[in-house]
Amino acid sequence: MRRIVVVSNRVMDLRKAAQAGGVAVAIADVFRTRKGAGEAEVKMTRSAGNALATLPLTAEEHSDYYLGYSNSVLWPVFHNRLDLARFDAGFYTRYMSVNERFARALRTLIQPDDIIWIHDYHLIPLGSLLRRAGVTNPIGFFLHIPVPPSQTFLAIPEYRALACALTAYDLVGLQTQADVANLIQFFEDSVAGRILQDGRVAAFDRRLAIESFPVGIDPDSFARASPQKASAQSIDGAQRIIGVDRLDYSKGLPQKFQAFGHFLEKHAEYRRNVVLTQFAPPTRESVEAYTDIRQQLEALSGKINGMFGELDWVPIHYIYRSAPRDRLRDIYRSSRIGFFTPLRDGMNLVSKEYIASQDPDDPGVPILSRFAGAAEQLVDALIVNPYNIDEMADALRAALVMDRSERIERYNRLMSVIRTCDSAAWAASFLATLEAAANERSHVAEPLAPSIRASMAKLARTPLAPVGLKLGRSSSKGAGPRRGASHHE
Ligand code: ADQ
Repeated sequence: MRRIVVVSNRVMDLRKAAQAGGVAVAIADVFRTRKGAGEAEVKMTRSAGNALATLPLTAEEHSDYYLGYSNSVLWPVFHNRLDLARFDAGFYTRYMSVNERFARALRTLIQPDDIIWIHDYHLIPLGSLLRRAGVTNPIGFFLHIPVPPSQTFLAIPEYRALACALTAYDLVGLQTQADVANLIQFFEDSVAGRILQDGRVAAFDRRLAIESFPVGIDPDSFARASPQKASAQSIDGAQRIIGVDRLDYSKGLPQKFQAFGHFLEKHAEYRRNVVLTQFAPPTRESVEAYTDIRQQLEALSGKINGMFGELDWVPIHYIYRSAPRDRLRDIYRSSRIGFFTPLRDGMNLVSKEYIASQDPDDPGVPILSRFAGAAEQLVDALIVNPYNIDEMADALRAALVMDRSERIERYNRLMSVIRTCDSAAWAASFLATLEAAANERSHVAEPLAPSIRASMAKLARTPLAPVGLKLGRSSSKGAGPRRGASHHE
């Protein structure tokens, strides 16, 4: 089996408990389910057949590459928050230099048969830097976050360099079909990219496959997990609504709290009968855009608890820490509603974990934002607009009154999607498509609009050309069908 070299900004040590963070969890699942894979190595430590290596960052690099360009430019723009992006802070130079460091470290470790799989927005330029260093192996890139509409992407000053870097990959994998459409549009608008008949995109004389591969989970690890001894506390007859997120402005937490407050106002009969438990550990605290969210949430939960709470009932349990991973399944399973309402999310694995944890005979109901990538697959969840507070409050009521047979039907359909598209299938289909794309790789042999000189040279090489080339300004039209060309170009 060929070695798979997985490169990401953060990896999870499989020997330790998981941390909150989607990419690390997704990659850990791949390594658990796929034996013999290798990881990018700088300092090699071997464990269970996999090699894990890390490249430590300096304080300046962490500040400008990670907190700066990655999380103060790319993250907000890709989540449609141009207002939070810091374009003029000069982060791009360090973003490039860290990527160059990754490329240098990796270059020495790559073997001829390796397949290279690079993850997420921190490392967009890495593929092109490896190509420049002479790496010809298959290189694929997977973006875990959403692709914004083209007009939003174009606001990034370095958009052209980013487009160019992406074309170095054999395959770019995205979470949803909507992301694929956005990226193709971006290539058209930014660098006159063209769609070829085989569906690939041509730009900068290169051809690139762009496809969607929705990230999945390992459902068995949730469905079969045995209950913990100290199981998730039951709450005196009240039904739990659960939220599990990182504390991030993209997760729509203030709107979620407002919707819950509005629900209690609108449906007084549910007071004392429900609680909202929200886990939201802080991330990226030193990024300016994150400083207000915690205060905002504390103020909102304080207000709602003050307004509706009783001596023996607190409506919102806001927990400012990670949910313990070994108890996640019990927490999800003991919650009547999973409330997942990001304003924008690449996928949202938490919603899949919630569903996989349910009791098949008495499952809870997931409520999911239409702006989470998962909504493209989980159509049997209650899908809501996270900006519409009233609609979310109504969805809470609909979930609470939903009868058991409908809950079971929805659960079965949701589980069949989650089982079919699990993390193993995600990795297998990405890697198979990457290998196929790399096999077909050829730099565009002829320019998409052949020059007169090229056309004449071609003619000279064709001794018995049945039809002569009509030379002149419109020569390319008379040259017959070009390889790979189509009306879509
Ligand atoms: P995240 O933005 O981190 O991931 P998500 O998909 O929900 O979001 O993944 C979170 C993972 O971390 C899950 O396994 C979850 O259990 C865990 N997690 C999140 N919050 C937690 C908490 N409070 N306590 C404990 N565990 C927590 C990014 C993208 C997503 C995309 C993933 C994977 O932003 O859109 O789904 O990568 O591609």
